[in-house]
Amino acid sequence: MNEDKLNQEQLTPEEDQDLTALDIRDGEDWAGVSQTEHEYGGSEIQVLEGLEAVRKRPGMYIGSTSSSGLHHLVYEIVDNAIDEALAGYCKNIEVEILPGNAIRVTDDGRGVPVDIQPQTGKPALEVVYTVLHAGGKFGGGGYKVSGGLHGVGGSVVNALSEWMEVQVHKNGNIYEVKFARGAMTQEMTIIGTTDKTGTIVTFKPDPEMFTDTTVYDYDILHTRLREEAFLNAGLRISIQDKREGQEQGDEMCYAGGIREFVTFLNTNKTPLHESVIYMAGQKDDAIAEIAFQYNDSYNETMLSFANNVHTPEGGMHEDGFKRALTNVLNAYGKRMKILKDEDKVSGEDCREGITVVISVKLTEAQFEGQTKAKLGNSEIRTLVNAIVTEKFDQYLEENPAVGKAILDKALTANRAREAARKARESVRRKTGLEGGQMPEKLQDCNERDPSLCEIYIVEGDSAGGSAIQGRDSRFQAILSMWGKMLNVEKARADKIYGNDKLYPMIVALGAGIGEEFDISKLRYHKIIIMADADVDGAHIRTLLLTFFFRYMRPLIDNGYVYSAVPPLYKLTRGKTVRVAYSDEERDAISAELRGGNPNVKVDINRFKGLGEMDPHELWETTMDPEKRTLRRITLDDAIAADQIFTVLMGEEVEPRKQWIERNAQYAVNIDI
Ligand code: 0RA
Repeated sequence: MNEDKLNQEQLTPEEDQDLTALDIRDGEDWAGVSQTEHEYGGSEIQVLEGLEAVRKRPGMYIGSTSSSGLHHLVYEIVDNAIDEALAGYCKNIEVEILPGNAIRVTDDGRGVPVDIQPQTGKPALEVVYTVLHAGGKFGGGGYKVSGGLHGVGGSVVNALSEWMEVQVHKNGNIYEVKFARGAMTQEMTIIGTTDKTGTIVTFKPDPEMFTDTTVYDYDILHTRLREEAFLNAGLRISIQDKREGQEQGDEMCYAGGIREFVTFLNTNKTPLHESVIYMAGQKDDAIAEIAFQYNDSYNETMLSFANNVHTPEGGMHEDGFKRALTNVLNAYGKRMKILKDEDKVSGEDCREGITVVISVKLTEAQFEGQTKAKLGNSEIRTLVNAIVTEKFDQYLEENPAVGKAILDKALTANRAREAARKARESVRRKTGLEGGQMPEKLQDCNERDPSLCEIYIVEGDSAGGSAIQGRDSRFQAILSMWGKMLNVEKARADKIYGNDKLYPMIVALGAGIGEEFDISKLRYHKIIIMADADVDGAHIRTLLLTFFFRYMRPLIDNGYVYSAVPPLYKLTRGKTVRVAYSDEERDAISAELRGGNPNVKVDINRFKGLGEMDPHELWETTMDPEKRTLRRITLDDAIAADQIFTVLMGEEVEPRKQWIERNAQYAVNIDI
């Protein structure tokens, strides 16, 4: 499959080794930073100090300096334009990826203010992009919401850019400022006249800061901008890739807002009822909108946003929705005699197969949780609960056929859950799971501290054998899998417990599955999928990832899942043996071994599969923490992953065919 869509981060051997150590060091530095600074008087010094701080610890401002941070720069600038749209003054936003991977964001708002700011004696335009957290100070009336770094990110992007230019169309003039790595290289200058208004920000991310990559991924930006277009009904957002040879673009504008978002998320799924259910309401400064539609799958897709900021950890808006949904459905079911007196459907039952988007806007959003991705304002729970309780009940009264379909599904889910519980208990008794007995297929390690333990999930018997012999048994466990694995996309939980391929893995990992998954019981903090670099390997990887995504999601959220990267080629010159992980590396090593002499004979063999390597080779190339490369599987983009899994693993044949055709180039890459 196209694994790029799953957003894998490369870990070099050192990073792989140092992961824990790095985290600890970060913690110490945090404390250090908060004690210093703030002693300087002059605004000049403060400007440099501020932006220097950003360049010193970019991760603190944009999360990371990997690909995800690189893309974050674009969102910061786009967010400023969206704030202007929320204030009611901007209708169009255009994002361009320019040759050389610079980015240009153009909006048709009022334009960043250009008048002199009294505190600094400088044009506001200069201040906005050079002073940390300056954005919010210019709230020029209208509806202004603040969430995360909204409106304050311009200076952060500037600090992390090799160069940046801003042009403002306003008052009949075109104003321009220029910067390099945060320092101003051209003061605000009038460079022409105009009859328009708006702001154009162009920047090139600094390769000194983004050492992993400075190459933008069109699909990542496209997905995020589409999300922004759904969340801001009527706002037109376009994306254009202007890099040579990869020109493409899209224009997104959704009059139906989050209603169309739900329809989009349910593409390729079979809806249980025709139209999307939509409701909205307001209290004081807070607005909430909810849209949902059931489909015939077993998965729940809930996406929530506060001030257009995605809240993957949920929070009060989601809590309010869940509570009201369960209450309304139980009350309605009783009233209509679909549920008998003693029957009760749980929250989980009520959400099986639902696709929901919740979007709230509020003035003082409180973001909580580990990644500041959870909404903490309790008044929002009350608001969402009140809206859903009133409007959904009314909807069911008016649409009894939909009500019946939803309750029937919830009842079926309820019975399946009961069957799953029984299956689980019987398996537990049979295998003595409670007694801690491990499956036969597992060769465990000696270490017991999960943070030091790794488990390799290996495809195929012979590869499993080599891995068992080659491993370092102190901390590396091996679980071999072979044969046809269950496609979890087409099965309910009761089937999964009974499955002879998945069950040993569930027991080995030790943390349960689904709603009972408990990450504190996990026995290994590195779960490494080791499969061949061919189509079959990609298939088993996809099946495993689908399973982790649907039933052990915290594994992925915590970054515990990795893909091993086995070498593709073996190069031999006399007694010297080297391996290469890509075609480029093969050519480079081959040239190196020849030492400039084309007559020297270098044997190049392609590894056909893991099973072909002897235990020593496998250890040296793929398992030794000092030398191996691991790819961490992360899911920034849960929506894309959900859709890819639905398409690749679901019932519908046509979308799968289309997806495979569209991504055929990747299939060619993995199976030469
Ligand atoms: C504050 C006040 C005014 C405009 C903006 C901010 C503004 C900022 C950005 C950042 C990117 N695009 C933007 N568009 C507008 C209005 C000032 C006035 O009324 O003149």
